[in-house]
Amino acid sequence: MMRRKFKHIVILTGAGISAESGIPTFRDKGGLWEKFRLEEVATPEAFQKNPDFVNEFYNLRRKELLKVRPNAAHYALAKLEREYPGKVLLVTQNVDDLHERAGSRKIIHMHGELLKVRCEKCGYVFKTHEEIFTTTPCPACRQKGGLRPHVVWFGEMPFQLEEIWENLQKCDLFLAIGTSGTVYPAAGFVEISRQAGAWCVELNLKPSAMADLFHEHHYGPATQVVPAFVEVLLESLVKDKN
Ligand code: BV8
Repeated sequence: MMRRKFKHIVILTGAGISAESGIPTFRDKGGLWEKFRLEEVATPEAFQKNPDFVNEFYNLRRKELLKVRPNAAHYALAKLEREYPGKVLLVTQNVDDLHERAGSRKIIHMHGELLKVRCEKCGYVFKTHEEIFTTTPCPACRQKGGLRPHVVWFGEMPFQLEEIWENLQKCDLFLAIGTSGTVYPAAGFVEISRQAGAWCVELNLKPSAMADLFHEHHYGPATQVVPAFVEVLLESLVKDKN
């Protein structure tokens, strides 16, 4: 690993960082897209066509999320944000709240959040652990039929892209953790950082579709490779001091 004191770290996480907490990924064996067709549950057209089926898909995942806990990889990233003197921004494609529960603070949920619901009629966004149905009234405008998961479906614009792109162009270390590098625009983030001169590291179970664009790779389960990498980063600070 390039041993230097990085000033601005951007971390991108995907479903792989939550796998060992018991949340199924999308494209691995037994993943979500084996059981549900993406076109039937993760597009605006699917929701128009069959809102209750799509709500059921998210109600199920919301219920599952309440039973699982953050793992050592989530805690390691929270420790890095606490102890690293430089700027650390965590951009996650995940809609779970495991980074928050592990203590991370500076988080951008670019694909939204499973524990939030949005009313299409009045725009109100609110947190809930409950199931939602087309018959559930919006707590703000009281209208029915407008509630949807506050997540970004295929064909929809991810959240806070300007802020993400700004950070990618300024960072000097870019980490991609637990993502297959198959969903855009997230899959293209490494290219932006690399062009901006950042040192790019991939931490994953196996090489992602973008593996060749990274300078450094550590493969293995996130609960092993992420804490180990964070320790090396924090140790390099101590060495600098001596
Ligand atoms: C956009 C929703 C315009 C919430 C998600 C044709 C038509 C329409 C669009 C497109 C098109 N072609 C391309 C596109 C763009 C499209 C896209 O990329 N499609 C793909 C399928 C080709 N993207 C979009 O539509 C996006 N919007 O483009 O808007 C635009 C244009 C330009 C600039 C800006 C905007 C919106 C994409 C968001 C879709 N919503 N989720 C939900 O239900 O969760 S995507 C979904 O996939 C999740 O968010 C997930 O995070 C994401 C990526 O998947 P991964 O996280 O990488 O998970 P995956 O299972 O794939 O991989 C897991 C990895 O972990 C593997 O590598 C595995 O090895 C590893 N792993 C497993 N276990 C472990 C592990 N690693 C470590 N330890 C372990 N234990």
